[in-house]
Amino acid sequence: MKVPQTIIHQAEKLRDEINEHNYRYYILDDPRISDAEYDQLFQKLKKLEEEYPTLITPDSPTQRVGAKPLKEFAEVTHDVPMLSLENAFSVEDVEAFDQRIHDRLKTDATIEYVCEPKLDGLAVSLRYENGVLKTAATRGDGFTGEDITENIRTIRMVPLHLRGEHFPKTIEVRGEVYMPKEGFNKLNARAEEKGEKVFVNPRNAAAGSVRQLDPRITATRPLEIFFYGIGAVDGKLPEKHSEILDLLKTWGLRVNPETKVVKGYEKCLAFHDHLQKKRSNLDYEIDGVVYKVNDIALQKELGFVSRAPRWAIAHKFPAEEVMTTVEEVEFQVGRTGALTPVARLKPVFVSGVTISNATLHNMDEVHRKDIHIGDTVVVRRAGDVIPEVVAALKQYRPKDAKKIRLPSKCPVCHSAIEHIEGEAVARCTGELFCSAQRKEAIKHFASRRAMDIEGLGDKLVDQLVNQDLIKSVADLYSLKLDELANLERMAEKSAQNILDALEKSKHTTFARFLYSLGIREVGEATAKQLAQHFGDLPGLFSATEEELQSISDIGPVVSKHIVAFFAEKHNRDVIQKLQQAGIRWEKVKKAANLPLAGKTFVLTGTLEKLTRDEAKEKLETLGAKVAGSVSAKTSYVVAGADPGSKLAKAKSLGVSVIDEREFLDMLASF
Ligand code: 5U1
Repeated sequence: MKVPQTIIHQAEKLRDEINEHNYRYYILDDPRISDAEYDQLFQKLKKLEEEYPTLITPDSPTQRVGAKPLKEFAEVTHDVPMLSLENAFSVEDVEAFDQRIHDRLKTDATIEYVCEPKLDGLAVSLRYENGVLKTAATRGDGFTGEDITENIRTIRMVPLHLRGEHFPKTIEVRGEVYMPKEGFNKLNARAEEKGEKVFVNPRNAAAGSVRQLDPRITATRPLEIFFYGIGAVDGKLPEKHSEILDLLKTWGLRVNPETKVVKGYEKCLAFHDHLQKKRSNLDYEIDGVVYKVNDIALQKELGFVSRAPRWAIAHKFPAEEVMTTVEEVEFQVGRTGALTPVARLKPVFVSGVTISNATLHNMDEVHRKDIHIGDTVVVRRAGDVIPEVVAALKQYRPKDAKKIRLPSKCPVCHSAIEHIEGEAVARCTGELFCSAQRKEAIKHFASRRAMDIEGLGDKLVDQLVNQDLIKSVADLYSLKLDELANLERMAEKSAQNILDALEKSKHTTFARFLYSLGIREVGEATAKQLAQHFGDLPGLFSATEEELQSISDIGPVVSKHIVAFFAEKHNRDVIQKLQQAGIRWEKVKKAANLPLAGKTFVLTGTLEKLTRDEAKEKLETLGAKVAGSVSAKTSYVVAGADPGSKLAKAKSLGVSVIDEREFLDMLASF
């Protein structure tokens, strides 16, 4: 159907009007019309587009929510890597940062900084081509992220088309997606009403919402965004960071209004104080202030160390502390039977969330801090870590305050509690008879770094154990569709997803499998070493403590636990059942057959493309050892940027030194 010219103009006019009102509302914080009037304009445009579908353009304000869920996120390579920031935790750290800048630039002049609130959200990069939003990606590992374009489009304050005409042909803008505190509380209240899982904090809620495969779900989440920088750009930009931010605003990209330009680091510290006082009144969570050198030429001169710029730093706020009372203390039983005293608190609001539990770690801590039930206590919450009780305020202790006592029997299975002299931790002796230990063992088995069984979360494991559907990890693999589908909050589709995830988990690595068994003191690193040394299970089954101790980093305690684990018939039966269920792995090549076997590497300076941990892991998988200091036995020293004294030592000893490029080439050659 041919669309009359007047209708085309009408639609264009409506779009321009809506975009302009969005700009006034979100960017200038100065709306000119009421919500109802805005809605009328929106409905008018929607109606026109319904009547004449050919009018619809991808960047029309009505086209925010895509119709189809994705199967998976595609990968996006960032043209310019998304960097991370160094942290400063004290005034001294900030002074040292400013001093380093003066030293590098060889100047005494006062440095101009831009101070920006550091949002506690999810870093994203949006790419606009000819002003149109083309892709949006998560940070990922800084080089490659996930394509979340469809989800970012649903955020109303993200322009689908940049305002004006004078924007670069291509520009990547960087920012932080977050969930405002109010939206987060409403979302959780709704979830609670419906008996659904609540989010721990606004950051997790934002990250979970952005990583939804179905954009229609993301569209229901109250997400917002602030932009704070740019990535790749083809076009000229101003010479100051603050001017770039001003320009972003003119294009309709929301910049945090608290942002301030100051001269000298002392003013940065004053801004930090100011924002810390204002923090609880802000509608979003922040965890510090970012200071950036304002002059782009100076930024270029300063450059980067590894993945962080030398011209910026995140000055973190100290963990927030509040006062509340301990109403009760309960003991939680962990995977290895360790009992952790947990304080049930009078609910208190701290850093954007209400907390009602805090860990007391162990009985030594309880005694050292002299905490009683009924005490007024100071509670601290920092980032994502479990809140902890910092101190008891003894001056407020009521007369009927009760001492906290270690129970003599396990609160879950009633087995005896063992408290070995000199050890901080008391343990339930019930082992796998104890349902709490069983649950934790299964949760560990399913976790991401172990067997990575997607969807098998804590609540589901609790249900499976409580309903006696599984007794050990091996039983997971004989679960039936109807058993899963009959569980609370499960439907046939999600039950099938769990079965698929279980099937997928069967193909694993020997190291992951060993780690997933939850042998005491065997973390990921030890599991890798065991896998490397033994290659497969038979050798490990019959290994003696002496043989185990010949492996570097395995001492008497770990070796005892390993031997005891494999000596236990129950454990061997579970392993056999798991193998019968189809769990398999490629036989690990013995270290001696690996290309870098017998070689020792020392890493010094900062690598650009890899973190030290990544470099170490790659070397170890190729059979090399990574040492902390240079000796005549060192095979290679890998020297990154700003190498330390190790480089000089290597040269004096005649050890081969390679740079990052040569190192990467070497890794790639195997
Ligand atoms: N406000 C703000 N947050 N933030 C995070 N600015 C900012 N800049 C960043 C990051 C990671 O990085 C650039 C300095 C590269």
